[in-house]
Amino acid sequence: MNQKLCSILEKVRSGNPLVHNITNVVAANFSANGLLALGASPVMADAVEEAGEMASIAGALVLNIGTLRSSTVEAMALAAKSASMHGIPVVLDPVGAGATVYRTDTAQTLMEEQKIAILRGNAAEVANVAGRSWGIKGVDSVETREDTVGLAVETARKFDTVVVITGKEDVVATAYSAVKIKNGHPIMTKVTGTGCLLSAVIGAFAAVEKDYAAAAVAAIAFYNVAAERAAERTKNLGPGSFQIEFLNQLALTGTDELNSRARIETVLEA
Ligand code: ATP
Ligand code: TZP
Ligand code: MG
Ligand code: MG
Repeated sequence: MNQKLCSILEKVRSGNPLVHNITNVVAANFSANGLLALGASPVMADAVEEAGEMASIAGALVLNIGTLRSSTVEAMALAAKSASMHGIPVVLDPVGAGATVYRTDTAQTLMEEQKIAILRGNAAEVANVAGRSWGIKGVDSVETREDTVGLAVETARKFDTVVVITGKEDVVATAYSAVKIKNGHPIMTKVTGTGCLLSAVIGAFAAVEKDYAAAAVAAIAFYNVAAERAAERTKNLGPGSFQIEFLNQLALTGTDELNSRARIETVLEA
């Protein structure tokens, strides 16, 4: 398993995929820097005048509803249609779904009307997109329930897509399979945009690997191993130092580190 993850990381670094992001104003800079550090090529383009054209030349499209406006929603639909016409994978991060009707409706409409390859959110966001109520406070999940695997598989079946639920442990599910990734560090919750950047990184991996579940597992394992290494190097310092070191480790973490540290468990066999 870890060998396959490593080969996907190598493909990202050698392929330098263009990742088109329509994202929020909070995490845009961090997402662009994280993608650059990893070895991908970011572009942020959310104008209705160019979103479709930009998506058509990208390796992946990442839609993030963190700071929505009506024009952004329009641009997302145009970009997703164009990506689908060109066979480009689309990742959706439903930031804050369940917190307001606008967010929930926008995320559900994108899931229903567009071809979304991978849905990535915290447990509350994914539950709310799937039509189940689950506590959310702004953009943060406030309830923890044990069965995130069941929720992920149910949501994957409902929308016929790959579903990623993140938190202390991460789950990647298809309609018939599920994998847990047990890397990462709690300090990641003290830096805004760590979920948003992960969604963008998943986009970079999906750009080079058509098995989108495998791409998501590789992206998460790589990302969280880089975070562990950053946390070790900034022990006793605060989240600011961690954030900077995390960018460094996204550049410096290689296949050896990924291979030796990734903790992946198959919990539902296809
Ligand atoms: P939220 O706003 O609820 O924090 P999010 O969109 O920021 O959601 P997270 O679920 O926090 O997304 O996941 C972002 C990254 O942080 C993922 O890589 C995840 O594995 C990691 N992560 C989150 N919480 C922990 C934790 N307690 N321990 C280890 N890693 C974590
Ligand atoms: N508000 C709107 S978008 C956003 C905030 C704080 C960033 C959320 O980032 P993440 O990755 O979900 O923590
Ligand atoms: Mg967060
Ligand atoms: Mg988030």
